Order: sequence, then C-alpha cells, then structure tokens
Amino acid sequence: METAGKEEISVEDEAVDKNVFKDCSKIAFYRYIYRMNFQEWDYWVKVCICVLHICRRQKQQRSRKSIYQALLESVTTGKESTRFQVVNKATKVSLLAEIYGIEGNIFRLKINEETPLKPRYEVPDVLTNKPSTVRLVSGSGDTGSLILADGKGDLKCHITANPFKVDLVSEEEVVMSINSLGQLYFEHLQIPLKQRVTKENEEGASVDTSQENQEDLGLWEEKFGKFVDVKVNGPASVGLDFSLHGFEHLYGIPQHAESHQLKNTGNGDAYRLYNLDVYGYKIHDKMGIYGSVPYLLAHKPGRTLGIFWLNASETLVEVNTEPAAKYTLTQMGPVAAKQKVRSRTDVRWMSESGIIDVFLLTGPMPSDVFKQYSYLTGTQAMPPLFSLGYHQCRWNYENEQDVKAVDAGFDEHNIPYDVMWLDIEHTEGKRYFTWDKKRFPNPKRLQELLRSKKRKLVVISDPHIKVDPDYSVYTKAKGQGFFVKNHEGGDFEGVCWPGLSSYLDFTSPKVREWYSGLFAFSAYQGSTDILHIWNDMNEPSVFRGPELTMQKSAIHHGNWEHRELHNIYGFYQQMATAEGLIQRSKGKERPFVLTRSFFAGSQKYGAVWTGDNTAEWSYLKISIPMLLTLSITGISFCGADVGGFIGNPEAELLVRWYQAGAYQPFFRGHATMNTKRREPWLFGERHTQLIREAVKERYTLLPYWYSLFYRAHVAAEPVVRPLWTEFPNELETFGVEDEYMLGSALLVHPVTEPKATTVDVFLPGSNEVWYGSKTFAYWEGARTVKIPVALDTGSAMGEFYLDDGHSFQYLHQKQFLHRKFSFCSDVLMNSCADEKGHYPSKHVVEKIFILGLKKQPSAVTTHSPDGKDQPVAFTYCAKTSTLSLEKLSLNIGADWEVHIK
Ligand code: NBV
Repeated sequence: METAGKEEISVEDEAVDKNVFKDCSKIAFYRYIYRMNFQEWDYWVKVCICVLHICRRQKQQRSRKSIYQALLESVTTGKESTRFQVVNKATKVSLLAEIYGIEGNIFRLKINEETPLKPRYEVPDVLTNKPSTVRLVSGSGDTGSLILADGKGDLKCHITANPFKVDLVSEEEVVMSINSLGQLYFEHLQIPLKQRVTKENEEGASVDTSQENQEDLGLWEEKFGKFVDVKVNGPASVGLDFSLHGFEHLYGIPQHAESHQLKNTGNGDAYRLYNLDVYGYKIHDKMGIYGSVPYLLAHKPGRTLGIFWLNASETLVEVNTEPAAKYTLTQMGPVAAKQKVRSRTDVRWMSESGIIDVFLLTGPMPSDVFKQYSYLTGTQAMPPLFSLGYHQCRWNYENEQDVKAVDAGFDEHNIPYDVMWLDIEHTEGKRYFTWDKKRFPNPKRLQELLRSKKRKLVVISDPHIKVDPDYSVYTKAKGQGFFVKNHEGGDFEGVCWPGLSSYLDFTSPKVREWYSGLFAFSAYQGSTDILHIWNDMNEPSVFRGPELTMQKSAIHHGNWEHRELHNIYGFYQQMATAEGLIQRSKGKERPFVLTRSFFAGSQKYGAVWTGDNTAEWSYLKISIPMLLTLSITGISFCGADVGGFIGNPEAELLVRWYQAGAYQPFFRGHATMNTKRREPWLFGERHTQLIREAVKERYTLLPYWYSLFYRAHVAAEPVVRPLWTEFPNELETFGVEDEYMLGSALLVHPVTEPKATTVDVFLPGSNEVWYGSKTFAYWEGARTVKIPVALDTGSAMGEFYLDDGHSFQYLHQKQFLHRKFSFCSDVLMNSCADEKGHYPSKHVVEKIFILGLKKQPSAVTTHSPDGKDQPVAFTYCAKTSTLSLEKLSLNIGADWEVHIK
C-alpha cells in the first residue's frame, strides 16, 4: 500500500471524533431556513440564528400561516398537468406550481420559480420512463379553492388559495396536507451582491445594504473548518411540509445507522441525506452516510402512503409525531364537547438547491406503494444466481497464492462459496483496470482456476483516477475533458488512495459511455467473463475535501455545480459499470455490480452494502433495520459486511454474524487490512462447523431466494420485509425491527446478543400457524414464544435441591443445598442457585449423559474453581448422538464445569 493511502487511513479513523462532519447546526441553509421562516412569520420578533431552539419552540407553539398564496385565476390545464402561480405575499416573487396525476394513483407536485435567473437543476435519469400521466378533472369547491380529481374520483387534491395549501383526499378523508404548516420555502436565485452594486452604481440606483448581512449567514460563502464554499448562485434552498393525518409510523430515507421506524427529530436535529464516507460510522445517528434515497413511507392500519422527494442536493428531513390525544375540549356553540384528536406526523423536507419535485404515492396497501415507487424508479435488477451465494472478501487478499489458498480452504472445509473478491491492492498503485504484476502476475490464470470450480471474481473499481501521465485511463479521460472540473475551470484534483486524483464525471452521458467501454475484454486486460465489479468510494470520497467529499463548487457536465447533484454521483457510476458489463457480453449476461453510494433507483443496477461497519454486537443488530429500510425503499439487494469490517470479532460474534448474514440478501464476509485473518475455518472446528451449517442453510434456500428476487424484479415485492408490510393491520408489528419476513413464508429472527440461550420471537397473525424450520415445532400466531438458540448443541437448564429430608432446619437454619445446572455452548456448569443455603453433603455426580451432541468431541475435561483441569474418559455414540461420561466423582455441592471440546 502506498504512503498516501496509509496516512489517509488514520484520517478516516479519526474523522468521526474530530468533527470532520457537520451536524445540523453547521449547515448554513438549515440555519437560514429557520431564520427566514421565522422572520417571515413573526415580523415582530428579532431572532438570533444561533439560538435555534427558540425558533423551534416558537414554531411548535404557534400554528403558522403560509406566506404563499395560490393564484387560482391563473390555472391552466395542459395535456399533462394543471399549472398555477403561487406568489410570495411578502416578496411578490412568483412560483409556478404544477400538479400531475400519474398512472397507478400517484400525484406529482412540482414547484419552481416562474422566471428563474437561470435554470434550476431538475434531477434527470432517475425516473425510469416518462411516467404516464392521467388527466385530472378539475372542479372548484368555492372561489378560493380548486379540486383536482383522478378519473375515478376517489382521489382528490384540494387546493386552497390563501394561504396556499394542498390536501390529498381519499374517499372523503384528508390523508395528507401540504404546506398546512406554512413551511413552503423557496429561495429565488439572485444576482450576486457585488454585481448588483456595480450595476446599480452604473444606473445610479441605491443599493440595499442589508443584503450585505447575507454574507455573514453563509448564503454566498460558507465556512466549515478550513474549507470555504463559494456559492456562485447564492442561496437557493427549497423546503415544504407534509402533515400525515392519523399516521404515527414512518419509515425510509436511507441511509442512516438508525432504527427502522423514523424517530422524532427535535432540537435542531434532522435526518441528513448527504452521501459521505464515514469510516466506522456511529450507530443511532441521523447523520448522512454513503447513500441517499429521499423517499419515506407512512403507515397506519388501512393505509400506507409514500412521499418521494426527487432532489439530489444535500437534504434534511424533520419528523414530528403528535400522538393521538384522547380528548380535547371544543366549544361548539354554547356547549363544550369532547373531541377525539387523531395522531399526526409532520414531515418537513429541506434541500440546499434544485426545485421542489415531489411524488405522493397513495397506496393504499404497502404492496401498492412498493409498486407505485417502482413505477417511478424501476425495480430491483434480476441478479445473476451466483451473486446470491456466499462471497468471500478481505482488504486485501495479498496475491495469487493467497487467493488460491483461501479458495482451497473452502473446499477443504466443505464450506460452499461462489465469489472471491479483490480489493484495491490488486491494482498497480491503485490504478483501476490494471493488475499489480508482482501480486497477480497472471490474472487470467487465476480466473481460470475459479472458473474450473464454477466460481467468480469481483474486483474493485473506484471513481478517482490517479493523476499520472503514464496511466492511459487518466490521459484518455483528461484528453477528452471527462473529469469533474474545479470552479476555476481546471480538472478537479483531490487526494484519494492513489494520491493525487481526478474524478470521472459520471453525470455526463459521454463519460458514462466511455467508462462502460473500459470493461470490454479487449480494453480491460486480464479480465474475463467471470469478473464482476465493485464500486467503492463513490460518494465521492475525497480525503482532504470538506467532510471527506468533493467541494460543492466543483463543476459537472452541463455546468452544474456539484452541490446540485452530490447525492446522485455514485448512482451514475454504478449505472455506467453495469452497462459496461452488459455491453462486454453483447447484451447477453446479467451484470453484478456492488456500490457503496446510491440514490433512488440504484436498485436497477445491482447491489448495495452498508459500508464500514464495526465488529461489535451492536452493529450486527443495527444491520437488520438498516437493511429493512433499504428494502422498502426499493433496494432489495443489500447486505452488511459479515463479521464487521473494522476490528476483530470474537468467534461467537462471527458465528452469529454468519447465521444472520445467511438470511440477508447480499451475503459477504469482509474485513479491513489491519484485522486478523478470519476465514471461516480459523476459529476452531466447533465454530467452523457452525459457520458451515449457516452457509449451507443459505445454499439450501437458494431457490427460494432466487424466486423472491424474481418477484422483486417483476412485481416490486421486497425480498426481506419488515413485519408491518406483511401484517399491515397489526399494530404490534409496526415497531418490530429485530425480526422480519424473508418473502411471505419465512420469519427470521437473528440472534444479536452475546451468550444468548433463548430469544423471544414474536409470531404475528392471529390466523397464522407457524412452524420452527428446524424443529417443526408448531405455534399459533399472535404470540411471543421463547426459542432456545444456544450457539450449537442446544442448551439445557435444571435445578437440584437437597436437605435433611424431614425437618424445618431448611427454613430456620437455611440448611439446604440449591444448585443450578446449565448447559450452553458445550459447557455444563454446576453453580449455586441460592447463596443463603448451606448443607454439607458428600453426594457426588457419577454419570453425565448429553443427548443430541452431533459431533464426537476431541476431549472432555472437568474444570474446578481452583483452576484445575482434569481429562475425563468418555464414550460417544454417533448413532444416538449421545455422549456418556462415567465414573465421575464431582461433588454435588461444589462449583465445577465440564468442557466438551
Ligand atoms: O478499498 C478499501 C476499503 C474497502 O475494503 C471497504 O469495503 C470500503 O468500504 N474502502 C472502503 C476504502 C478504505 C476504508 C478505510
């Protein structure tokens, strides 16, 4: 590994601690939106932007009125949409609103400036095809409102003119209101102050100096640490509120290392959608990590809704649930009446730039919302079958010998696997599309070996390209102007693994086409058709950049600033890679491409994983909600590094991770470079056996997995499903995130706690019947059952009580013996069950029989508290799986253990 890289590992390592990343209080447009809203609503209060919580408090206390008014007399009904003006009553700036009815019970609301100084960014390439529109029938309620209904008339948009508000009405019930809290926010593009001064001086007009203050607010220039973000377009943020009536359960907006159900945000906190490379990210945190899908789902019995906010700039989402109040007193004429108040969740979306382009998915069932979203962004790509098997990765498998040995290890230990992975060290100095000649002198030979066993190879290809005049990928890209530019017009250069690097501008169709061509067998020397691709670092990660990413002022194809499209950069790389692999097979073969960064619609191009997680139990646990969230936002092919990327898992954690990973869609063991080797056979025969069993279980179910992926591909049914999506009317399922459905037939509850001997499994569905998949035990649904889950041989518990057999001494003198026997993880333990009791006894345990032990032990020892280990003679009967220990003499009243090895 080169020095530049080494230095940078520590940079990443420390990133989380050293405030490398912003919290909400450091995001200028967030601070400013608060300030502006506040000023506009409460002209009489002076507010300090630092004291955000004051704004918040005020906001919560008062119901806001929008400063926007819809001019309904301006309504025009075109072929596709209904348009009208919305005017800012304070500034008189006019916005143009468009409402579309889209096939499949979807509404689209677009709001843009009516006459912006220059075009604002509208996210291209995400919507699969131009969605077919449905003609909306308009009618007016009273003079101040307009009603737009779909053909059937059961879904309506009620537009209220003043203050501007949109209600989504389904079967006469208002399910969602837009801008009812008056948080529509739209910073129109302005001429920079300096240009205005010159212009107005020339024209002899006076300059509004209050604008100067804007510079302090980070509107034209924002400082973060040593970084200065120069904003040529000035403030351009947009925002809007949505009130979801009767809803308390919201999900979605990945990627966060957070619970499945969205939490209330508060105190200047929000879910951040900003793709960042966060090594060892903190869990239970709302900061943005590698990918973003600006799409959330709201659910209540009888109705699921989706809100898809199509914006690729930095985005923040606030969530606030007001639970149902049993009763409030209302004055109805002379009589006070009690009224039940429905729960409500308010969601506020805010983006740094772009336009408001929001899709309302009206359900009504979770499965309808999944279909509606897939109609817009596409379904999961049908994966090649091999990619649903087990993948073995490590940063790095050192060289050809290392790979061969690991590959042979799987055969020797009878553990199935399908895919070997090579990380960045396989290249010549981190120049992607090349091979390190010393480590991999003959890449084709290696691939032929894997091919002979029907296995595949995945290699990494990152978006940064080493600045090196002798590297043809660099010189060709440079020659054709294919790199992202800095704001001075030169090629953007940042530091990444190879040292100084430029970044391919995947937002350009030409660059994508060229990049796809690099995967042609003739272009990619040493590649064969069993080689597939892994796109890493594509947030993009820039080691010395602000928040370890690209400056927002960098310039992309079409002269768009990076800030406009940051969250979609990685999406485009995966798109071009997948296209390249398809092309190299002349359109015949399905590609496999794993990406770290993603956006809405990435599901069309392959798989996603949860990045640099840590080898700790809490990360195993959080992998479940993180993957459930990805799954319901369209990305079914997702996984987390098995074992945890950072650190060294103890054997038990590794086994549990394999057991969980075998039931997660993308199943790959991976570890960072300074960790101990952890191929599945390195933790002793007992653990090897357990991992083998887990991986084999995966392969046993492979036809089921494959069939589920087919359904995801053709019918947008998520492969793994939170319980609420399968049992949408059962409240008890809405918050469950430690278990899930794999398809509609299997309920999975992974063990995520150390030393667990039992787990409580909630079995939903009062009309359901459940069977244990291994034991065939039978339960009726709508109950929680305790299931034994000892790592392997099962567990057993028992107690033993002894006294003189006749007197009250046991009561008055505590003359009794109460012992506890527990058997777990191949250790039988005799310990005291009640310290109060004392009863000298000469009784001994002479024989122990252990039933159901699947494998002959290599040794059995007794272990006493004084540290003495004694070997014990044993006999094992494979036919009955019984271990017999005889001629023992273990004092019943003493602590001891029997260890089976
Ligand atoms: O390419 C090296 C690693 C990779 O193994 C890991 O899976 C990625 O998430 N990569 C990040 C860059 C270095 C991380 C410290």
